[in-house]
Amino acid sequence: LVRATDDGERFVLTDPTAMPRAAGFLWNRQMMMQVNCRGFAVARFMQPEPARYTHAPNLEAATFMQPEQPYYAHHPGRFCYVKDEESGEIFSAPHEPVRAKPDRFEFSVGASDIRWTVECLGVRVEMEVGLAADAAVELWRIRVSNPSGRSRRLGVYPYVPIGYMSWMNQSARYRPDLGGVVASSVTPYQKVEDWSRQRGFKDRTCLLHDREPVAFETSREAFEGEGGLHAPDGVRQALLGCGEALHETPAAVLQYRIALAPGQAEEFRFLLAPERDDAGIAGLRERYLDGAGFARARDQYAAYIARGRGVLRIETPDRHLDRFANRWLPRQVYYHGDANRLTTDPQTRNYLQDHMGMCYIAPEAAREAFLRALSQQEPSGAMPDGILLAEGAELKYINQIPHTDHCVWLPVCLRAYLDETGEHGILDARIQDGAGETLTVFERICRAMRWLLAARDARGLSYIGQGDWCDPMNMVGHRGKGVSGWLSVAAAHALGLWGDVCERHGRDDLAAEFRAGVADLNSAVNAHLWDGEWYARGITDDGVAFGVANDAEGRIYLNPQSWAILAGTADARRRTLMIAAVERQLETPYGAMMLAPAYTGMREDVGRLTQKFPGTAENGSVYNHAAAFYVHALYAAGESARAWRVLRGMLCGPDDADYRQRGQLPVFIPNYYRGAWREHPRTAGRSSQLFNTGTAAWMYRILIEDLFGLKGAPEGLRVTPQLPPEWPQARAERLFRGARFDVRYARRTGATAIEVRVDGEPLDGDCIGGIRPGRDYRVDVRLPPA
Ligand code: CEZ
Repeated sequence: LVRATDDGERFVLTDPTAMPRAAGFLWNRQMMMQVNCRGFAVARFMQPEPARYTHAPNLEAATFMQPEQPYYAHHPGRFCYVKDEESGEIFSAPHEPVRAKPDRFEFSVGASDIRWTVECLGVRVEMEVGLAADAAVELWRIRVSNPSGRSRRLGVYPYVPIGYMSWMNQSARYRPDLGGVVASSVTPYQKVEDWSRQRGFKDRTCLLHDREPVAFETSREAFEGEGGLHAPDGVRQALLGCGEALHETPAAVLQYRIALAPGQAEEFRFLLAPERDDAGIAGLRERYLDGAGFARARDQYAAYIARGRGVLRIETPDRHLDRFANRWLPRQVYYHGDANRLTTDPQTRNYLQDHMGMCYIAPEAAREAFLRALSQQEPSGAMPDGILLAEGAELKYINQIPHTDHCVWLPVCLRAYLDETGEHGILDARIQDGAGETLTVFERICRAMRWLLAARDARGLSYIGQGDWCDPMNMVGHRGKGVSGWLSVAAAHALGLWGDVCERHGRDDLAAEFRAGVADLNSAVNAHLWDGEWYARGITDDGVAFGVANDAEGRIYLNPQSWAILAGTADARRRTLMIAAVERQLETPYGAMMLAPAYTGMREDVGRLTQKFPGTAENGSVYNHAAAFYVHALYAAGESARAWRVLRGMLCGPDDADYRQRGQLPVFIPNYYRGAWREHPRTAGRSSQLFNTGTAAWMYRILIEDLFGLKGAPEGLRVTPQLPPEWPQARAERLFRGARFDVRYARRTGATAIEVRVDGEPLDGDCIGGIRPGRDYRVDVRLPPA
């Protein structure tokens, strides 16, 4: 069903119906495009807010990217109809809208392009899409060939539904002067002040060609006629109608007629893009559409993507993991950090964690992001709910809801930066905030830590407000009293990490202050939230503990357990009990669920989380971000076998049954897989297909620092691996502070502890110091038998 090239460069799906939502995504700083195996596409570009240039057939709300995007016949997509001019039969590539059963099908996802090969009616269609490196431009190639052994006369019809662009003004025309279909619109608005912002909008969508068609259509209804998208009138008749769309739903359809001798092929190039005006469109044609420009753009895009290679290359007994970890995981981390999830106001916690991932891809970018986030710190020390990235940007959607956890992520993420780069100078960088006050990074984070210590109730537990890490947990504490068990232990962990930084920074006084805070938080949590076998998730405004054994739904939550391990809240006995409870109640074949049992109805003292469908998103899915925290905690506790089991559960494949159930290719980690696997086994494991997730950064960090144990320290590189017990050996190439480490791990009978040799010399302790940039190191790690 799914095959990979040996090095994992491409994953190929060979059936359009087995995993109909399986998709790949491409992006640059200006745009993002997710396209699935059947040809449906979701694409956005920045101006500077995210906007669409192909639309649904009716009005769509402006919102963030959704999990489990529903597809339907008129959904935006990129298609090509083919007609046998002799028999009149038709099919469409990749698969929609005709859905003819192909004789051969390949959906092949690569790092910088996505390809399809479809054979039907003895005709082969190869489609390929890539992006420009630095502009909102899709570059398409369609090759039609004839493997049938006889001469063929074919009609070829590239089709892009442009959709409902605007209720104010929309139209489309074929423009011989520009060489393609141009659809024009006015982004709807009502406020007079919006006009000044919108006057520069790219309100046109153009499909440009390199070869002149024999006919075209620009109105969706005229094209579709009474045949519907499965058998559009436009394709059934001899020639397209060459119509204009006059405030009618635009579509871009071109018609070519080709004759192919056996074995012969014809190739077409197209460009699809939003633009502002004729001059802009003419510029696109000139820059990209001739053969040389097209090839140059492809190379430049490949070079852009290649900059996200990351710092780890592995060779393990698990080839599937290797392919994912070497190619796809760093790519996903890079996407988050370089494009900021295509938003101008990322949630503060997301922004910080995405840049935690960037520490391993482009640490200068991470540094800049941390400074930018801190420049928006409030005078109280609190962090805002979102970080504004563009001039005039505003806090939108979830960022209008007050959450209380944002400060926690500062030390957690900065720690990764300090470990990776050793650049402690960042702590002394001076930053002015919106109120005009200038403080160093160090001073600002101390302030954030004091804010966390202050935002607690009389018991010493952290207030939750209208949410913490968990966005939709909005009614636990909206009246100002409810507390979060997770936030209390997360604050303890953050303060502990920061205490270590203070000590290194020569500030023992502050280290002592924050460590006292850790002890205080931990004892409050142990006194008020321990429920016998695990920690409660919180206490509501009315003083009711929840996430406890007495709850029929939402009885146990994963996050408080994970972070209680990280913060050292739990002693060994409690830790063992909690881990056993998680294994019993939360682990599934598809990873660890975030809570169980999933809620089946509104619990007004918890909030809208309980209204989500059982097993989706925060209501008891395998929420991978939370699962990653748990894995990180298990490694911190030395539970390496269990950590590996949960970690591996987050990756789909490689066996067919697993692929069919999850419905996703392993070219990214989704934000969740459906949970509620006792209640809804039919859908358990199904991927959300949403590639926006803090999981990517965490998983990369976990692989580098925890599993392969190649973690930075002020003095150098520490080697503390926790390989899965079933691996007899492994190899990792680690790039670190300008040097290259070739690390070979092997289990040896007789070994009782980890022994490390560097260039043949035994290492004293576990830290390789005195690293010289530009040098290659050979590291041999001997491990005791499992
Ligand atoms: O958004 C994510 C947030 O981006 O949910 C996480 C949170 O930690 C991330 O910062 C857990 O709550 O508002 C909603 O109900 C949404 O479902 C969000 O919770 C969720 C979206 O699925 C976005 O990807």
